[in-house]
Amino acid sequence: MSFQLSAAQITDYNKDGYLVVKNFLDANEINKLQQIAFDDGAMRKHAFDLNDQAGKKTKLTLWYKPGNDAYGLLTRSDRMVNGADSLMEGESAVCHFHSKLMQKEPKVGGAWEWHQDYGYWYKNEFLLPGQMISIMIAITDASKENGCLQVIRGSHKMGRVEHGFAGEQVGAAQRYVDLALKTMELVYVELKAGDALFFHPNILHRSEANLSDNARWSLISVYNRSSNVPYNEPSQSSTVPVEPVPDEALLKWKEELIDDSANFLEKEKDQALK
Ligand SMILES: O=C(O)CCC(=O)C(=O)O
Repeated sequence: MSFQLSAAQITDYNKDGYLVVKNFLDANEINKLQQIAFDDGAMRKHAFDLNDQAGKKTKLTLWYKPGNDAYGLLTRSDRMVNGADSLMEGESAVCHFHSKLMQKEPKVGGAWEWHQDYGYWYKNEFLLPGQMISIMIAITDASKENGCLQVIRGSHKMGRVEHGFAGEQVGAAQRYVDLALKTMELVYVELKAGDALFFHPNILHRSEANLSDNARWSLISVYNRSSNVPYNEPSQSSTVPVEPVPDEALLKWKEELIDDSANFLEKEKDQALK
C-alpha cells in the first residue's frame, strides 16, 4: 500500500503550517541520492549563488520538469505526490512547479532571510497559496550548527505578509515577523538525512548561514494544483499534472542522468528566482 499521511498528521500540518515525517527515505535511498547529488555535473553547471543581506552566498540549482533521473523519480514518487495531495486545499490534479537542490556549503553557505514562499509566488500571480506546498528532503543532516530551517509555528494563518528585497532575496516585513514572534513559537527544524519537511507557502521561515564544517544539502520540491493557474510565470510546469511513479522507482528503476530537458533556471536570464 502506498504512503498515506494519517489524519493526525494532516491536522498537525493545518495547525502548525509544517509537518516533519521522519525516515521518509530509507538509508539505501538517501545513500543513493547523496552519491548522485554530490557528484552531479549538471547540478554544478546550472548552480547559481544567491547573496544574503551580509553578502554571503547560498548556492542552489532549480529546474521545472521532473524526468526519469533520480531527483525526478523521487519528486514523482507516490509518497511525495500523495503527501502533497493530502495537504493541499482543492481537488484538481497535483502538478510540479519546480525543484531546487540547495547546497549550503561549510563556512560559506549564506542565510535565507525571513520570508513566506508566497512572498515570491504572489508576484508570479498564483492566486491560491493553499493549493501549493513545498516538500524538503534532507540530503544531509540539518542542525542548528549548519543552518537548518527555522519556522514560526502557526504563522501561515496570518495570511500573506508584505515583502521587500533583502540582498538578492525577498524578505518579509520585519515588523510582522517581530509581532509574530511575540506569541508564536520559533522552531528550529532539525532533520536527519532522509527526513521530510512539508511546509505551507505562507509559513514564515528562514535559515542562518552555515558556519559549521558540515555541508547542509536538501532537495525542495514545490507542488501546485492544476486549477491554480499563475498569470505571471513563464514556466508551464505548474499546471501540468505529475506522472506519478511507485516509491520503489528510486532504487529499482534504471534512471537517467538529469540533463537540460529538466528546464533549468538560469539566474542571469530569469529574475523570478523561486
Ligand atoms: O533551505 C534553506 O536554508 C532555506 C530555503 C528556503 O527558505 C526556501 O527555499 O524558501
